[in-house]
Amino acid sequence: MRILVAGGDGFCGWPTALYLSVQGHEVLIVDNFSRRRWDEELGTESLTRISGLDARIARWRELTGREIKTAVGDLAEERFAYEVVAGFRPDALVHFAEQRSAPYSMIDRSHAVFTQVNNVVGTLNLLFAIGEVSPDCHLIKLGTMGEYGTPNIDIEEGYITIEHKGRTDTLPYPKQPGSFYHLSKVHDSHNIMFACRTWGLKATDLNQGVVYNVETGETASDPVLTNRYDYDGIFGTALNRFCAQAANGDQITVYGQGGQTRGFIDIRDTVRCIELAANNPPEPGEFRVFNQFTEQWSVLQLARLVEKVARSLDLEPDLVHLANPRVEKETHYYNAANTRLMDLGLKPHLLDEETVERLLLTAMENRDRIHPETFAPQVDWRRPHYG
Ligand code: NAD
Ligand code: USQ
Repeated sequence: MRILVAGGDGFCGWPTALYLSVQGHEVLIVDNFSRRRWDEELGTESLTRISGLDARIARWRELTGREIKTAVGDLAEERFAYEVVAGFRPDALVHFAEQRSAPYSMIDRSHAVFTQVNNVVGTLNLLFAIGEVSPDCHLIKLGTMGEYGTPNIDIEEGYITIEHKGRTDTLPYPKQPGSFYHLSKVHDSHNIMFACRTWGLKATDLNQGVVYNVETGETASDPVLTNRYDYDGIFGTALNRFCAQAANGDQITVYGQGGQTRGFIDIRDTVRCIELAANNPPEPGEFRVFNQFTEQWSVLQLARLVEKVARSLDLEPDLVHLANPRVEKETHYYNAANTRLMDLGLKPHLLDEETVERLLLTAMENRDRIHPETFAPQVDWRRPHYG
């Protein structure tokens, strides 16, 4: 297949592009390097040393003889988005290219507006471009489990059958997102569903949980292919961040009670899920939703696991409960369905002490690159700033 990987310079997109290339697909990476610029804005950087995209692609060619094409530009910019789709005419378009940090979207007005414009307009541009020039293209869109929030009933995969006043219908599952970023994903989902219903496009919305771990077989095969590792208070996510904190002898920062339960997935399963979605496209007009996570963990359980493995490496982490900077339930019911990707053949890598140990060792090897002042949570959900 001809597969366009939008956001292919990022944490999920880079390993996915390599994995799809190994499977024999013709891959085009599209990215505008905004993620690297947000690091500069925030005074942080990937814990692992990452190469520029050109160097990554050149090394991949040297190692495998496989060509990955690139197009550098902003998908929220109308001409670029159209031309890149019209020029490549993909069979599948994997869309990772969004601002993905909840705290970043909550910094102030301008970051909230930027996040929603970047994400919602980028996706709309792609929908119109696909609709006009490549209507058979399968849009594989990265959504988030956070679209659903934490309802007091089981979470289904995209839809729920409801009985109301004696009548029954299957409707989109209710959305209760917890940040302007998560809201942008809800808006995307509605726009994509509408485009499928109205123009007959076909799309898969992958409601992914928090991704942990760093390397896949491909990215680990050479230092120039190394994947990024975010750990700071804005882009770092729970498990990877806790490992960086423990490796640096800093506090493992559990927000509030730590009973917040989420779906988690290993980056090695992310790339496989994309392949499974691409190999099994929906019908024209179908808006399909898969919940892309493999297991549920509470934040406190993860922190305790990291603490335990860290102690076995002679580290002395200090698990602390900080006042929660976010507005979210800290104890709640959580039971989300995740069978559809398993039914297609996903064999999950479940989280174990070995993975945590590898993450801790990676963080320890790169300790000199840690900016410890970026560990503390910096964004307060409760205080709107008209910035
Ligand atoms: P990332 O920030 O590492 O990668 C996103 C990439 O998209 C970056 O390289 C960035 O430069 C690029 N990009 C952003 N806006 C762009 C634009 N307008 N035009 C062109 N390129 C643009 O993020 P990630 O962690 O790889 O996440 C990828 C996707 O998966 C996101 O949509 C995110 O919401 C979703 N997701 C991520 C996680 C996670 O834990 N990392 C979990 C669930 C869902
Ligand atoms: N948390 C802590 N301590 C920390 C950091 C986070 O207790 O130091 C808690 C948060 O309060 C939250 C949970 O851990 O309850 C998850 O937070 P996170 O920062 O790991 O992840 P989140 O903000 O939810 O966002 C990440 C990705 C996002 C993706 C989402 C999937 O950045 O792109 O959409 O995971 S999900 O969580 O399913 O919505």
